[in-house]
Amino acid sequence: MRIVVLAGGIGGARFLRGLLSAVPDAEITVIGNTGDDIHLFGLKVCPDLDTVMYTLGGGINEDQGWGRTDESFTVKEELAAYGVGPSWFGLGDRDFATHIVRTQMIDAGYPLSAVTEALCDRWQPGVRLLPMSDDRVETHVAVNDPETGERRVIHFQEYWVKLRASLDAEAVVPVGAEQAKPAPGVLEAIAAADVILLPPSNPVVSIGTILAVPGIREAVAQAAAPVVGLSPIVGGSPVRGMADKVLAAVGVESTASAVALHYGPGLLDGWLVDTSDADAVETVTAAGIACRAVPLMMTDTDATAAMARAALELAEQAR
Ligand code: GDP
Ligand code: FO1
Ligand code: CA
Repeated sequence: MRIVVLAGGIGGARFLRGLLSAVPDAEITVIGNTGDDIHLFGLKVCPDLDTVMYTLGGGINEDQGWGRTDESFTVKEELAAYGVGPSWFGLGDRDFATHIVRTQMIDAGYPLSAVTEALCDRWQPGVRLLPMSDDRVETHVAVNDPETGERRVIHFQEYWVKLRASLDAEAVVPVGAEQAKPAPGVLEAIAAADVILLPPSNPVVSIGTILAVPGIREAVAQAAAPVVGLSPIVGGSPVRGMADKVLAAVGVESTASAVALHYGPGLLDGWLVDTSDADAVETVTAAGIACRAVPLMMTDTDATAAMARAALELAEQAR
């Protein structure tokens, strides 16, 4: 079975771990979000690709959900001693090595997709991990500065990590997406898929950004394979993170049904909501999207594998 998954960072990676456990023999292609990417200290950092790679490769810091396990921060401390920041972004020593290798290869002329493949040679994530695009895309967020009262546009990481999404997001802009091309293999994988899954990733800054690359949304919508998503909103709130802030920026309520309708019946064939959101089933079904309520908390790999199986069953029914 060929499965394509459009994934962000923590939510996408944890879902993939369950999916791999549920269907170990499946051929899984992950199309990863690169809108979170940031250039720091002359290095290219790809948080969502790395989160997927480290999680599936056994190198993730499980408590945090991002960054390396058994990490130290000597380089960051030494940079700070020179007065060189940003201090708010936690790049660890082990993680630095990944960004050095990536940047070196990019400077030598390799596209990000080839670099990601090379990094995955070490981590053996058990999936084919493709960046959504080899072209640079950077998500920016417009906020109203409370001190000056003026609108400012900042990098997504500054909004998320430095400000902890404490200001309302007035707009979310995937800068560069309109000019970006899908990375080699992305459209081919979508066209050849038996099933396409949208994990419980952030619908705006993870999956929304991937779909903003011209050609990807169209390919998913026109694919022969059924498209099934899992709600990242449980009981009216994002389980972790601040998805509600960026959903508000695009005028979408933080409910399981509103996110389904945001993707729409043109994209989705099926949608899973949590059992606590069972009342959403009627609304989503009425919109022309097959919908079921099942437990959607990724508490451990078994619970997540059950979610993956439910998604594949719904895909089978929606086919
Ligand atoms: P990020 O890039 O690290 O923010 O990760 P993703 O975009 O892949 O996923 C983040 C989203 O996952 C969050 O906004 C949450 O809504 C969702 N999420 C996290 N844990 C769970 C869970 O256990 N169940 C469900 N249904 N959603 C979750
Ligand atoms: N998230 C944080 O909340 N604080 C950090 O200091 C931080 C550092 C960091 C370094 C490398 C990396 O791969 C991810 C990192 N993240 C951090 C997560 C990052 O913000 C991601 O973009 C998340 O996926 C949020 O969407
Ligand atoms: Ca992310």
